[in-house]
Amino acid sequence: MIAVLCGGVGAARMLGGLVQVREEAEIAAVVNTGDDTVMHGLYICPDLDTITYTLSGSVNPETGWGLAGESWQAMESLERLGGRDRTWFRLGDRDLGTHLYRTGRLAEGASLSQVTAEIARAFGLGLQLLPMTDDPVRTVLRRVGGGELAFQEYFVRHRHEVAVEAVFFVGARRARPTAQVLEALERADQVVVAPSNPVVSIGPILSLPGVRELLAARRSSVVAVSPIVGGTALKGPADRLLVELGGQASPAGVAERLTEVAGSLVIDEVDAAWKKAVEAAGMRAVVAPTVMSDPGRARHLAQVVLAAGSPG
Ligand code: FO1
Repeated sequence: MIAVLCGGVGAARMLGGLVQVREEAEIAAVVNTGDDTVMHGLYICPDLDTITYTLSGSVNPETGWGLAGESWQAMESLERLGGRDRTWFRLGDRDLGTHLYRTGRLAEGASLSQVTAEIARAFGLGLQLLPMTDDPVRTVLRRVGGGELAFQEYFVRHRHEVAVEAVFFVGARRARPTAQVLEALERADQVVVAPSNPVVSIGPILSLPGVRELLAARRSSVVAVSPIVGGTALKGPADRLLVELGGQASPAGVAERLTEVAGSLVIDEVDAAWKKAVEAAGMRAVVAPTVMSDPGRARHLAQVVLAAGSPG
């Protein structure tokens, strides 16, 4: 069994490679819920939905989130009623169906894990799709000069163009990783840290009580893939956040954040010169093509990752 720590788009691509080389039933995706938000009274799980939509082949390929072939009637009606102030977070008509279903089931008393499994099954996914916790955890970012932003305000409304001086995972200390997550992380032959943002996507998962210790105890079978290639993040603010929080937008900067929980870091060929620095941070560096621009490259990276973490 393979457990994969996941954020959004990069993780969905990594999973797309892994399902080509392992039975889907053998893969457990442990997914960040710090990005989750309640919008218009609806409970929205961006990272879970990006993985569900991507693996079922229905994601909007331009954005990497939301559904392909969307219509926007509900957003247009909402804009007429409440203006742009209520519609900066774009929710397509079909995507709204997912949020209506999830919110309705949660209101009936179902856990987020139960509802997530129902949605994954409805979209034909064979892998285990596990929210990191069923408890509320929210990523909040403090701007340089003060003022706090909820994750989606930062990421979407401000297009992550504001400088950040601190990141908090509100609720993480009281939250518990689900039993299914702990079982997956304990039982997996290997754990993969997908090329997601180490600060705001992988960070929340590691902030849950017991997770960091559990992975540290088995770090030789934990393999991470650097989300920073050639000094930048392929998508999103990982490079800026690493620097703003006192680190480096480089494989060494990623290693600094993950060395306690992962024994190996796969870095892209353009970053081969960082091999020594990654090893100085205590991780084995594996150099390979890490940009998953098509399913074949994702499959190849999955093979590299599984080889790097297998015992012996
Ligand atoms: N990202 C955007 O940049 N703009 C949006 O309007 C937007 C809407 C949206 C709706 C549902 C959903 O599941 C994701 C959505 N995202 C949007 C992506 C979201 O901000 C994710 O949190 C990021 O992809 C980072 O994980």
